[in-house]
Amino acid sequence: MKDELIKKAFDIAEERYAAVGVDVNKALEDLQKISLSLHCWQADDVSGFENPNGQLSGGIQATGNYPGKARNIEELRTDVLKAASYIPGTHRLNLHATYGDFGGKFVDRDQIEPKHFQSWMEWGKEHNMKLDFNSTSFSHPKSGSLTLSNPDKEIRDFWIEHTKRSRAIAEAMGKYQGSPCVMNLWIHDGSKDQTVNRLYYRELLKQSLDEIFATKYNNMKDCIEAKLFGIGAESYTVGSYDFYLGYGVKNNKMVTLDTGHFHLTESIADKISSLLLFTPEIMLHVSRPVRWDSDHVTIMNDDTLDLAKEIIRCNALDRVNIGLDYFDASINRIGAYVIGSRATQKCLIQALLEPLAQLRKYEANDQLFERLALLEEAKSLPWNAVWDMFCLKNNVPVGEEFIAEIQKYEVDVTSKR
Ligand code: RNT
Ligand code: ZN
Repeated sequence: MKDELIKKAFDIAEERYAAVGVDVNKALEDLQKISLSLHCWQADDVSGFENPNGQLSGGIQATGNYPGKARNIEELRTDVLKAASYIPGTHRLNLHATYGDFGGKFVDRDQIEPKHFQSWMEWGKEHNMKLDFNSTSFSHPKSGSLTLSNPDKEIRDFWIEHTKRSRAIAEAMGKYQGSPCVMNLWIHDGSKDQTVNRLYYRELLKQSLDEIFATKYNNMKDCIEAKLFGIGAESYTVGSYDFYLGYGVKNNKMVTLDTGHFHLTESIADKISSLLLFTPEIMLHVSRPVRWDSDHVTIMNDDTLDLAKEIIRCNALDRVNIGLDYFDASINRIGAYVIGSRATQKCLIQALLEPLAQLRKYEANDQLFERLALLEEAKSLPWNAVWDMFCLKNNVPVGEEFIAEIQKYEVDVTSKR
């Protein structure tokens, strides 16, 4: 697209927004400061490098067999950088413990160390990508249906050790990159059918977490991710939302809200303002559940928009960490990264451009028709011209231009794998 056209449209948008009291340049500045945490696992369908031929287990599934998935650390790095080159701004990379640089050797989960992630840290520094981290308790012979809440002490201790080591790795990453590494803890523990021991497993999980979190660190931040159910764990999930909300409030830990982990009509956006009052920060896994926690590619829909608006309305950009979490194996995987990341940013720019001061004035005066009318009109203000300018300024393709570039990368690189 021609630069002049983008600039012209931007100038008009600037005036339109000024008329409702919104400064488009401030919105651009704010969006520039938001780093998304890109999930490394979209590039290879959550396979990892511990045992690339292993089966995905733990109630999550990547469906599809689109050709060209990353098969090793080099391919994954190249793909992530390619995707990032079409996403305006500076972003982070969220690694799972199974994505270590194990040098072709099998390193069991209770043996991982910061040295297995040294090359990631260096790579991150080189490419200006800060790292986040996740312990990985799924897809392992000891995963079964219970890990940190397993009554078998040997298995439980194995996963406690893994999670402690994961925290130590996150600490090393945070120190190395001079920015706290956010470490997410998600376990699939649960049961397919009815259990008569709901309390018992939750007691065990609580004990395991207490032991894991006993070490205090300064360069990493913990977050705990709740879930409603998983495939094969339909009747009971040990780490439910109530469980982690309670644990997080009591122990000052962030709770991770994955947008696919709730009843489909439940508003995740509505949770932001409550969590902000009782927990230190929030971690988001922005996803798109279709009928279930299907992990479809994030798009610009009402759910994502509502979430973005709540973050901005709560003035909470400095306390909400925005990560993505989906894995679609049925379309070009690099394209999937770009679509989901740009969709999240498009929602954020619309939220940043909301005529909030005027809306709040109306609300304070009980002018409810006026509030609803402006909310409706705001939807069709020319936010897209501001978004295009953001892409232009960041030197990334504007609009649909990235489609052809990703097609080219597919022809030249991924289709040859
Ligand atoms: C699973 C959780 C979890 C995973 C990743 C791979 O339902 O959302 O966050 O998707 O850890
Ligand atoms: Zn998640």
